Amino acid sequence: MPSKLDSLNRWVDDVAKKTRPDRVHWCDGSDAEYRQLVDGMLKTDELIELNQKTHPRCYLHRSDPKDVARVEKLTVICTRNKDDAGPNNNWMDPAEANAKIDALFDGCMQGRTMYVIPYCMGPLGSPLSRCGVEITDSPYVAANMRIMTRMGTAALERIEREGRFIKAQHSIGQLDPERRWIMHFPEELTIKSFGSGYGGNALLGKKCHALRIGSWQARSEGWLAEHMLIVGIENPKHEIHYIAAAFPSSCGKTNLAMLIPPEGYRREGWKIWTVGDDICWMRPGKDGRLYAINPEAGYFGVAPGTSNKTNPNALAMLQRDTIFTNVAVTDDNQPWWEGLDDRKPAKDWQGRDYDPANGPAAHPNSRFTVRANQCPSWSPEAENDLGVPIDAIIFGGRRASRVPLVFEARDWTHGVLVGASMASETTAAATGKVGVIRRDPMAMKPFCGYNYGDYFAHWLSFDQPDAKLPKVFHVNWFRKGKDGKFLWPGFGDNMRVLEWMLKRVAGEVDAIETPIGNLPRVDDLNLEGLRLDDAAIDELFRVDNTEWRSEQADIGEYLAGYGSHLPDRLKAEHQRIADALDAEAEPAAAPARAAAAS
Ligand code: GTP
Ligand code: SPV
Ligand code: MN
Repeated sequence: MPSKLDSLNRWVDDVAKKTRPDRVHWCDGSDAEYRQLVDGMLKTDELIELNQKTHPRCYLHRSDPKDVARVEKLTVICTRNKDDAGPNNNWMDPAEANAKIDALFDGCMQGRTMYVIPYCMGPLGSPLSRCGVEITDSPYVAANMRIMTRMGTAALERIEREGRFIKAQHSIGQLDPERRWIMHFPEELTIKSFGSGYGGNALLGKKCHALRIGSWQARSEGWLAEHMLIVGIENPKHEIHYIAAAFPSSCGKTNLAMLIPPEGYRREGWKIWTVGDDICWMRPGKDGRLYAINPEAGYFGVAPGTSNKTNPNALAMLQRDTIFTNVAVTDDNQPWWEGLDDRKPAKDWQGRDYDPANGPAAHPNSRFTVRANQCPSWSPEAENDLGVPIDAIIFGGRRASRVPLVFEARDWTHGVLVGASMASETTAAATGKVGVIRRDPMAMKPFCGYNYGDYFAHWLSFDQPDAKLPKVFHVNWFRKGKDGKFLWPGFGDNMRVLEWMLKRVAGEVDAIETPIGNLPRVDDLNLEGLRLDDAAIDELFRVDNTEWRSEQADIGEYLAGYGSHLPDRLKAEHQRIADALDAEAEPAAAPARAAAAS
């Protein structure tokens, strides 16, 4: 009898014939297998044992110094029709792309073991989950996939039941930046990645599957695949409200997902539950609300800046069973990074004796990989097959000026425009210049697997008569004062902004209407215990008409780049706000124009 695994077996055979590994190993996902992977890597120095007394079963991986971040210019969407990929993506014809990358795969696994990794993105029994199989010649990738996904026998059983999975083919090749591609074939449900061992380029379940291919599938199946954290906020009445938030890479998702509320809040009984820190799959439930799952089972988080002050939950979970990548070490071999504490590093991320002249000790994009349930604030709801209902969606970016701490969209259409208008300073999570402002709609610029114009239309399509959609907000934790310092304390104190949002959701407070959206009355935001002077508060909430007219013009130009794919509804919404800003600037001119039109 033909098995539903036949197509999988055939594909694995084909890849093995092409890449010619010495051995093929099917991963079962067991503890013993993980141990063997680690032991093997300790022998080859792919992993270095850290201080086992302070950090049991923690290891350090040092990447090739030219392979430390996502490479967006080598990340490609290959669709038959170029327009389907959109101006937001690099595009290549599928036949040309396959030929290019297959040539690199030819014989590339000689002398190596080929790992076959069946994985499930999302709870094993959830109808929202989707499976894939990654083939790789990197034991580091196999070990990280064990932490980041539900990997092994159980996933293989689901694949056998369903008969469908994403084919994800990976080789580190020679780690040569000149021979590197991360290619996606959404029409073939295939990913091919060559020449990099770094997280987002190599752990193919994450950005490649869960976002680029995921967003493509989500569009045709009526759901959303988003670069969002999911967090539960428990109030003193023990009600838990869930919020999903999209911030660009290295802009605060992990931190918000596991924040510890300020002392006063904790005393009242407020509590935070972490469902996810990077990816969110959402779909409307029968009751019209959006239900979300975290497709991942682990966190691949940014190390620098993580400390007992900023993110104590993260620090607690990193004390054991963690793989660190490109951090520094202290003289007693403990992991260390900038912002952790006052100790001095002994060796930098490349294993050199630490010398400040060489730059930071830990790479700015150094990371940790850790199982999700090791986080003290981990929510058991992360295992709920039905997902959690979302009450609010937050968009946010890293903006030193212009953008206030928080504002609320008037309705769904405005919310979609707020998401589509996002911009943020670039970070070390991708190669290239850091600190340059770029448009990053819904924090999906590097991850949306199809034309952004169509993606905005897909977002708008959730606005149905029976839908009970979340409220949409925008935040900016990163506005700076004249002294160049952040105005807002951030981290745990972001709880204060979340509380205001929940009050808005419950209809308990009103807000100040402005052309760009609704801002909090300062009295409705709990600022107790913060040392913020009036000038700082004014600056945090300032909406400057001249600056925003210029911002709005820039957004308009950006959106126009999507041409006929840009939904008219979004264009009209943009125009409405531009007009409101103009009217605010010249209050006398507005009625005159209205009169002229009539
Ligand atoms: P990816 O994993 O790349 O998607 O990043 P992320 O969005 O999860 O960002 P993360 O929470 O790891 O934060 C990135 C950096 O921003 C870290 O160095 C944090 O310390 C810093 N950060 C996070 N939240 C805040 C905040 O509220 N205020 C300030 N000033 N910095 C923050
Ligand atoms: C990001 O860059 O948004 C990350 C890390 O979360 S990666 O897995 O490389 O995408
Ligand atoms: Mn991310």
